[in-house]
Amino acid sequence: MSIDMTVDRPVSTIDPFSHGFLGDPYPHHEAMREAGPVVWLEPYGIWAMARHQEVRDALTDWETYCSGAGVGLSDFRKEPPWRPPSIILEADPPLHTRTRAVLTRILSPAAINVLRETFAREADALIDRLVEQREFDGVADLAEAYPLKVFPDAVGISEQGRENLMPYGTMVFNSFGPRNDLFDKAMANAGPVREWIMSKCSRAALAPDGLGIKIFHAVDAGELSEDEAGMLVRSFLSAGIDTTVYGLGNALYCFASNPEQWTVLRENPNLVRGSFEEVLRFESPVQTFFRTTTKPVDVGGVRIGDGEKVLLFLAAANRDPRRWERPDTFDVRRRAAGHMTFGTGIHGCVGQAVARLESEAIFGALAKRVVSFELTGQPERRLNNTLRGFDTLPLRIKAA
Ligand code: OVM
Repeated sequence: MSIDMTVDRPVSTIDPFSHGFLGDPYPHHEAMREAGPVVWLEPYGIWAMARHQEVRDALTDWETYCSGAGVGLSDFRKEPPWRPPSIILEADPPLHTRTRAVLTRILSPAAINVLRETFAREADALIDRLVEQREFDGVADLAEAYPLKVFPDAVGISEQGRENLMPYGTMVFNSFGPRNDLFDKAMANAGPVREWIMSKCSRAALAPDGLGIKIFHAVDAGELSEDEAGMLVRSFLSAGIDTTVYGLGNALYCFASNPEQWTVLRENPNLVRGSFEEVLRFESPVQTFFRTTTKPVDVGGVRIGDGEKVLLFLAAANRDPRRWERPDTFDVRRRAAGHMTFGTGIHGCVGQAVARLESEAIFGALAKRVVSFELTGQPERRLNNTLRGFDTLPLRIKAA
């Protein structure tokens, strides 16, 4: 990628939503980090930040870098959003403060820990089946199968129609990019998928003991309206599936392609938790989010105007050599805390305890039973405007 440095700001003509970029983003991340603290992306007329410090600072300064104009390329103040905006993701204080408080409580590590036994039992049962099978698709049979069982169960939605959950997430995460081919393909069956999702968001559709109905208990306590509670269930169903599916798939890929790291983990099961943070740093399932400026701001001597879109490369921050030693090495012993995959600041991932619980259950079960993974064919990528992960991961496992 060539970056023009002869002007008052680094300028690039790269399209970060092209197949070429999404298929192998890392050389482009490096070029953007080296170009400066902020780069102008000509094709979209947006700013980009790829260094750890600037990404972190922007995420922390919600008053300058707002979410209410959308956290994708589209500016909700200039064009109508494809769905009613999320009242937590695409909101600023004071609305965000109120909705966030409810989900922070429901998804707190202590509240989520009660799911540990169930998540572990389901993971053990699934891994037992896959060990028996020996060869399987790491995406369909594991990275998708597991979250699609335990997360909707935990939220408390019906078994019927769960095949709509992945397509909905695919719509949501592609919608943060431009209206390109990936967006159009994801939206092909949008009507029925959206209808199913919305039908699962009402009080009446939720089991009496799940995470979903707990949101409606906040209505009874006067914290939310009934409609707002439904919108927050929609947030669960938007953010809770594809993110963890891509994350578990990336973890399988990291261990299959770095077998010595799997050996280290097997010999030190206390590393299971930290190794997932390293997966999130090294192959971030969520690559980017946008913010929109609320006022002019100076970033390393470059002036960004008011109302401008800023693309934050979480995945590039995660490999910034200014922040990490040997950033392109997957090392399960590393202290990967401080990665930007969950974001940070007031919008930092509210569901991260659930994501970590899923990964600990799966990789805890695998560490007990699996000596090594082997790829039996070429993994294929599933391209998405926001997410990075796989379509298929043909795996063979060697049982302990
Ligand atoms: C939401 C939502 C959707 C996608 C992602 C997300 C990463 C939230 O609808 O609130 O957080």
